[in-house]
Amino acid sequence: MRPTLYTFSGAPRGWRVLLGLAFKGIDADIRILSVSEKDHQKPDFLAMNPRAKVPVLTSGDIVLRDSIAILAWLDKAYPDKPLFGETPTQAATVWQIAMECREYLREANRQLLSRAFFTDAKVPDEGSENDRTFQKEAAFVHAECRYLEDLLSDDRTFLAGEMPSAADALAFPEVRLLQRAVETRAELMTAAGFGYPPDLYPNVAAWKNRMNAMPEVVATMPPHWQTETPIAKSA
Ligand SMILES: N[C@@H](CCC(=O)N[C@@H](CS)C(=O)NCC(=O)O)C(=O)O
Repeated sequence: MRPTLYTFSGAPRGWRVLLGLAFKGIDADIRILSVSEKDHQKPDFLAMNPRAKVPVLTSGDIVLRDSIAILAWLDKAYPDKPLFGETPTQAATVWQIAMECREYLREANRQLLSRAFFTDAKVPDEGSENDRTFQKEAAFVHAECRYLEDLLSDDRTFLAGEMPSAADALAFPEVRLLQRAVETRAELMTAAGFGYPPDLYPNVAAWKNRMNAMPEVVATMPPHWQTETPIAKSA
């Protein structure tokens, strides 16, 4: 049964599932819901997820409403190209990185990227309360980038080894969204220490470029990015 995925364009948790599907080569119907039309708050969607959140994945009678549960289900339902490793050590490595990305990188990005994408993205006045909060947000994201940088320092191809895994599915949307913020909110991101050249973290940049070069990954890019022109040039 071909699965159906409901998500928003650019939603990081939905993007995790798009990447899981892509890594495993699974064909799915992708339904992009409209945030502005509040599609996720309409009765049909609430019947699948009363929490009104994406992603939701359906397959036959199965309705799944959590990005990581969906990745775990995909791995059992489609065992080829495992997302969570094959050996106990690989599984633990993938889960640990994935959970750390979910817990820390997502939270760090949520704060900084909300400011970048959902406010006027003005650089706060130096020394203001808002500036202090902003500097803390930026430091949190830098700490998580350093964590990824260290992980990748032994020249591994993907975050948990030589094959793309759930760890890459969780981390890539976050790093790619940071790149997008640098491209479209250059002044704010420069003030956050992420200005040009954005590749402060060379191992992360090389991994991101390897991912960006995979056609199946390119196919997961948020559709609305094609119609929105970045203000700054892409690195
Ligand atoms: N635990 C859920 C969280 C899902 C979640 O927070 N999704 C966000 C998009 S990334 C959402 O639907 N937000 C809509 C809203 O809060 O109104 C998962 O990982 O799937």
